[in-house]
Amino acid sequence: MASYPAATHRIRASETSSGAFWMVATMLLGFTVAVIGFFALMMWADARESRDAAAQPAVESAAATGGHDHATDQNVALPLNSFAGVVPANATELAEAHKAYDATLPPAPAGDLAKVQMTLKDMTVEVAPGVKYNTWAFDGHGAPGPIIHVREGQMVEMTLKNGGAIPHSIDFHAGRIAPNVAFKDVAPGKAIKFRFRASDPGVFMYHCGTKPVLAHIANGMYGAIVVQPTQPLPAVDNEYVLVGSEWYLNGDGINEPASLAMTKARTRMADWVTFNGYANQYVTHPLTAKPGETTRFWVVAAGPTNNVNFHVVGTLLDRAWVNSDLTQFQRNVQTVLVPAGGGAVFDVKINDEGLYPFVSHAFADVDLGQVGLLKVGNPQGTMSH
Ligand SMILES: [Cu+2]
Repeated sequence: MASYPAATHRIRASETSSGAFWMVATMLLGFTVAVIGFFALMMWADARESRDAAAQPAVESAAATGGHDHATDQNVALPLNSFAGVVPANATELAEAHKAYDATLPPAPAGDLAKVQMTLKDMTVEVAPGVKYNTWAFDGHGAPGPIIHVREGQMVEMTLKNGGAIPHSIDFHAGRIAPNVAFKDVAPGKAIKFRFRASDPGVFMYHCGTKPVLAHIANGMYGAIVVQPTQPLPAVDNEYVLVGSEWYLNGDGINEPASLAMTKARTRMADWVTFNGYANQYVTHPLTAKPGETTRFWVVAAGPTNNVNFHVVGTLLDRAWVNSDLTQFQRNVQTVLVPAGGGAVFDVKINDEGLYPFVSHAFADVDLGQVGLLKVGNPQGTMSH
């Protein structure tokens, strides 16, 4: 019995203190939520940091040789060192000695299956006369990678071997394929093989899609794939492939090779802008046509950021397949935008002998090397553009 009242009392006591209990419990709960929230925030920040750290080696290795600039620099305050247009004294001889990237469209393979094999390689190339740059190159080409030419409907079988020092990948704008399967990172020493049907005709960019993509494209990891339509385009006499791109240097590249200046890439401060990877190479080594011939340009703007405002001085673009839509073309237009990551096809028929510059009509880019010549016939003299 004695316990009963006591028990009753205890019950009563706990009943009477339940208000205070819940108040304390609520406070504790609030405190616990705050503590958990705090730790969740810390873990998120940590994860973010380690993700950023994971993305860094690629860029740091790019900057390792030059050392002036690297991707971890968050300070983008100007001025940055510009090496725009800086060449050695013997630049003219060097430009003449340079072997120009062959812009000629190669033939497409016969049959249903087009096998493409590339090995990635870190290599130093020239991007302007006497200006050396450390690229991450597709198939030992420097930049751009090899021109791929297939036919609409063909199966493309891509084999990519990574002979470089860090993970890379290959992303085809011409493909309709799950990128997480086909375009995934390939570790150094490893390879990937995948297939896609070239169901859409046109000219398309391919590039490395490994993060940070800005760094991988800026280091030369891009190229063009031409998918020839089943319904043929009008016959032409000459076909050239031009890939526009720009370079961001952490040094002048003259005494020692330059590497990527990531801060300049982010702030769009190009040192050199090129067709097929080398400034002004088709000024010194012009593309050619005979008077009265029609020349086709398959143009890709690889960027990483710049567009190409394609224009041929001294004529109009007789046919312009804008955005690489081969179902229709515009006639007799002056300048057509090829956006970064896009492509377009242009035909020009030139009757009069002469030197006809092709440019990106954003003239800052011409100043930095994005100009070439179409030499029609055998004209005398030179062109100053
Ligand atoms: Cu890459």
